Amino acid sequence: MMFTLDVSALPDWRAIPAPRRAEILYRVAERLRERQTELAKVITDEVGKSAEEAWAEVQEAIDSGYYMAGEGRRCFGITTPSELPNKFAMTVREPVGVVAAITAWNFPIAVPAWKIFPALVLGNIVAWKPSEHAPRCAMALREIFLAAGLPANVLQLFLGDASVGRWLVEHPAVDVVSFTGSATNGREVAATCGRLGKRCALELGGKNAIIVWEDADLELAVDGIIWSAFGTAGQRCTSCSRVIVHEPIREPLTQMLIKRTQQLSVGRLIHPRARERCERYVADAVAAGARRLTDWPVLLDQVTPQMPVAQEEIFGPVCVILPARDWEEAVRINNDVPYGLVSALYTRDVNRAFRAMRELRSGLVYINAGTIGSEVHLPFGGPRVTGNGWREAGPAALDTYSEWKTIYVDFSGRLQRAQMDR
Ligand code: UN1
Repeated sequence: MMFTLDVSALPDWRAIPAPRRAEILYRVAERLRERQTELAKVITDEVGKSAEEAWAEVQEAIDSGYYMAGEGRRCFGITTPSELPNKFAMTVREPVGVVAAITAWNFPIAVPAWKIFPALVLGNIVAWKPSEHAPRCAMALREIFLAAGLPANVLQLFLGDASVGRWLVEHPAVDVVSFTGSATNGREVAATCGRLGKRCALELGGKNAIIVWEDADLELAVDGIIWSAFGTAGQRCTSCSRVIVHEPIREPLTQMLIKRTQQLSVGRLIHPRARERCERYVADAVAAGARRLTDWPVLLDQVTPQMPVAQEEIFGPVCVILPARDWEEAVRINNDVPYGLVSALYTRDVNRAFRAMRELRSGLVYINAGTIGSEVHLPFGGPRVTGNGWREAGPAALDTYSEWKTIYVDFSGRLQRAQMDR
């Protein structure tokens, strides 16, 4: 491998007080704000996002920067009484060391920001392997970190394909791997990390659903479905690819969705193969009895919940409509997929809303909103194939990039035996 990972910056970086490291993050966020439109243009050119969505993506990175800069003056641990007299107990967060961040092309600025900001504020150094489809975004972001005063080699960039990612994951200096991408690749990363005893945080996508109940505001639900299913051309891990509709409103909701979908034109997908992949799922579903309701983007009905089109992450503007006769069936369909990232419910019934919050098994639940639109100060991720227990964003992200150190100070001046001397 022609790359070298230089970890010599770690001791100095971790020795800087967190509030001072955070000042650099703050300056990065400021620079991102100054260059928001310019960076958005790089995103649009490179991955095809609309100007508005690309701008919003940079906003998400800015928000992460400010939020994690604030963490520089928190990074709270716990201070708690000891069970013994004249003994003090507390915890501090320490950096883990070298973080490998491996990121996808669909959020080439925001998702790296989710990983890099918390890793840096906690005193880690970062080796970043961005998607091979978005090298210019990566270079632009790295340059902003440098211009904001980040010392050399605290953030190192490794451009290339999956083999570069593999090399990083296996690199003996790497302590933590934070990976966003496909379930297949994620599982491979996890296997390697398992073998090498490394921490590994995975974010592997979703098969997200919106449930629409008979008492819902249908116009609102349609707005949420269209935006969630076809915004970003369905290429978000949070995209809605299943609409679970309560039987009494199946017909009107379907008609409304067809009408709105036909009025849309979605942007290009990341590459022609992505479109072919979508069409293959649709053709297989149609061959198995599904009905294609729209040309492109694609709505399907007469789909059964177990068809691949209703189970697997497609990553494109393909959405199926699944009827449910009662609440139990809706919950069952929602939960019975390998992934567990986002679920949403439209209803005007507060009791049903609270049942949904409890019963829908996913890391994120929205009530009367679609599946996309997470905010940076709350945890992001989910159970089952979606992840492996870690979370991005919010205070939970700190756990991925730090080790707890528990400190006891005995100032009694004598031997005190825990659990024995009472
Ligand atoms: C992703 O698709 O990888 O909620 C992340 C959302 C965004 C994050 C998407 N805030 O859609």
